Amino acid sequence: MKSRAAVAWAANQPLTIETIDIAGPKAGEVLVEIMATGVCHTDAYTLSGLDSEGKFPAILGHEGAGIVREIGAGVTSVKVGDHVIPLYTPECRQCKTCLSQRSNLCTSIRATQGQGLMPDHTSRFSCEAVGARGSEIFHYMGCSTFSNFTVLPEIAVAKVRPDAPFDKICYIGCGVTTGIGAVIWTAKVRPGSNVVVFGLGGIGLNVIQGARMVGADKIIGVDLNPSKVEMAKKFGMTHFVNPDEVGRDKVVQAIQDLTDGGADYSFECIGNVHTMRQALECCHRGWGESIIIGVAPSGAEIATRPFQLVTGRVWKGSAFGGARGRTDVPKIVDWYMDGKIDIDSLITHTMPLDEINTAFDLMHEGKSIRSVVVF
Ligand code: NAD
Ligand code: AHE
Ligand code: ZN
Repeated sequence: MKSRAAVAWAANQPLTIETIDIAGPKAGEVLVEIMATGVCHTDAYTLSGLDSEGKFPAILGHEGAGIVREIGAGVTSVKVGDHVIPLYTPECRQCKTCLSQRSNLCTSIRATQGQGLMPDHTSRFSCEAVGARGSEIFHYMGCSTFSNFTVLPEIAVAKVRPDAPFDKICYIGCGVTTGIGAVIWTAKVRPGSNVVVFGLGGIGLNVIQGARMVGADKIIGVDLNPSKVEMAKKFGMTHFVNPDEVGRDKVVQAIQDLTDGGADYSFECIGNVHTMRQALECCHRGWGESIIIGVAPSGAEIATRPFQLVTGRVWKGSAFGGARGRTDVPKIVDWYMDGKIDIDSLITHTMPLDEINTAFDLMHEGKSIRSVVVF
């Protein structure tokens, strides 16, 4: 069948809207009509050419919501008409990692996903417009939600309630779950803790929302862009540190001063190895834990004095908030529908697919929190 899609032909080039060909679902796969998709900073990161797994041409996008339109042989967990959120972190419930219950990093299809392919090592996408460049187009993060129709393994979709609005719950496909999940599942933040959030964007504001939910005491935001302050306060930020005001080399001291010696937890939601170091070193001696969420460019490395760890600070990472997608994502949709979390305020822009490049421009200009493309 045909589908409209925004195609990334090469690094640092605007996406172009094409009519692509999409092959039907094979055994264990489903065809999903994407109704809405968010644009996450990770899409921009891969488009920038700095992702070691970035492949072109590709259909980017990993923050979607839609409806199952066709199922392949042997699919049992979803049926045609079900509303679903694609999962870039699937949940097979059979691999060593899923069975361990110690991590959400399901390994069953991770290798082919990183190659831009379906589990059988082929792509379902092609486009005549490719011409001399060949007709195959790569998948992205196993999702490719910048296409109106996409194919996913059934283990990579979370079935959600049918009354939830696609143009809001698509954000649960990445940003909401990543931010709130990092607080409750990865860090397990205790009530009364002092929390620091580096980067007040689409992820960091959800960390703030999660920190308020679990009863954090001080919630300190760090960002270079003061226009983020108003939204961050609305979500629970109690103090703001602008590195350009306190001095970029004095951020750690400023946080130690605000927290009587250091944060109980910090979250890096930027993807910058210098702020990752600050996020670790602003933690309290003896117990402070720093969670890396931001994705740094290929080849970048983090550094600190080992003494920082010897004296009890802990460095951790979090992918998709530690959420087990098929189990946890439907619960987060319920939290939204029950009014326990706010998603609407964070979706600052909504646009049709034709205007998807504007979503990237707004992000780079620091003018949006989340842009959502509605098909
Ligand atoms: P965003 O662009 O919405 O927000 C980034 C924020 O960081 C902006 O407010 C910006 O002003 C601020 N910032 C940039 N440089 C800064 C600096 N040096 N000091 C202080 N603030 C600075 O991005 P987002 O969508 O929130 O994504 C944030 C990061 O999280 C990205 O690296 C993204 O790839 C990553 N991410 C990781 C996961 C995961 O599962 N680990 C999931 C989603 C996103
Ligand atoms: N291909 C990248 C990996 C980037 C990365 O760490 N991705 C996060 C999700 S970001 C969503 O916006 C993740 O889940 N990582 C775990 C995994 O298995 O990829 C690179 O840098 O090579
Ligand atoms: Zn994302």
